[in-house]
Amino acid sequence: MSEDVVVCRTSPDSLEIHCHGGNVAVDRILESLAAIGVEVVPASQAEWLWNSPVDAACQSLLQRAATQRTALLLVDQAELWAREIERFRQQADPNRRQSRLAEIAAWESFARHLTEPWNVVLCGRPNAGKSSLMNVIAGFARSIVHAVAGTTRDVVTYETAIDGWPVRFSDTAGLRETADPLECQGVQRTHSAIAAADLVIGLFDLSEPPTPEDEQLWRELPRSALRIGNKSDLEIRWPADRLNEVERISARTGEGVPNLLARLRDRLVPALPPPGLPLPIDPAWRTWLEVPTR
Ligand SMILES: Nc1nc2c(ncn2[C@@H]2O[C@H](COP(=O)(O)OP(=O)(O)OP(=O)(O)O)[C@@H](O)[C@H]2O)c(=O)[nH]1
Ligand SMILES: [Mg+2]
Repeated sequence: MSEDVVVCRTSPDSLEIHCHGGNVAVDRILESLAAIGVEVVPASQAEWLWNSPVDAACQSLLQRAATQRTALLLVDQAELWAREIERFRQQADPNRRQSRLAEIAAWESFARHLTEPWNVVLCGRPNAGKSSLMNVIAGFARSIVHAVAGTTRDVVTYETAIDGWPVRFSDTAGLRETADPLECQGVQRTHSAIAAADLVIGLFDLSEPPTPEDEQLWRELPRSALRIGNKSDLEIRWPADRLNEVERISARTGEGVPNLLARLRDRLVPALPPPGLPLPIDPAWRTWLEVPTR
């Protein structure tokens, strides 16, 4: 099959080639061009394409947007930054400059996640239902689910979007003391995943009274963690006072999972940046504003 492309001349010395989506089509066209002697360079190095390094950074980040929602925020950044740099040129008052820098800096974590998913880690004792929850969220059997405790031995990830925000879920090995060296390595990986998480979900099996592993996890979970009680479709055997502190779900029936996802979204993105604010999307953003005043 042949590939039809649309070629437009956008200026006397530039052309745009529009082809089908997907890496394969793009790679084939670039290969064909390279075969006839065209030099192919990454967009970030094609200085002649961009008005400034800021423009180049904005465009290259736009290519890494994982969702339409994040792309829509990134697509405006080149213009917002050009406006902000001009504003800084006009702004002689150092206090005003400083407070504007702080206003922008407050969005650093949010801006990073426009090109990198938020990391959500599912942890809990073996058999709590972590892999089952992962599979309900994924909508297919991403992780192996089994009645044998200690089934998951490694960190299993799945990337998706919640309300257009990119999220990477990590299913982990169940937390327990073990002499099995293989399982032990899995548990160490769980601890590393928890340490690197943006948000931790501590999952507890409500169909059995809390075990020593549950108690330990309950104490050690980070303050920001969500405490979720699973297997709400079974007879509940958790003490009433503890039950008030968990949100109940059933990974088997799916009950409570949409609510859990909505809570997750509210935790990960509690607020949106004010319209018109340039976002600190590149580590070098402060240097962009080091401009002499007029
Ligand atoms: N009734 C019921 N059973 C569940 C639920 N969630 C999981 N299970 C069952 O509990 C068992 C363990 O589920 P997994 O999802 O493998 O548990 P896990 O936490 O990943 O376990 P490890 O990988 O061993 O740490 C399986 O038999 C599941 O079918 C639930 O909401 N309700
Ligand atoms: Mg598992």
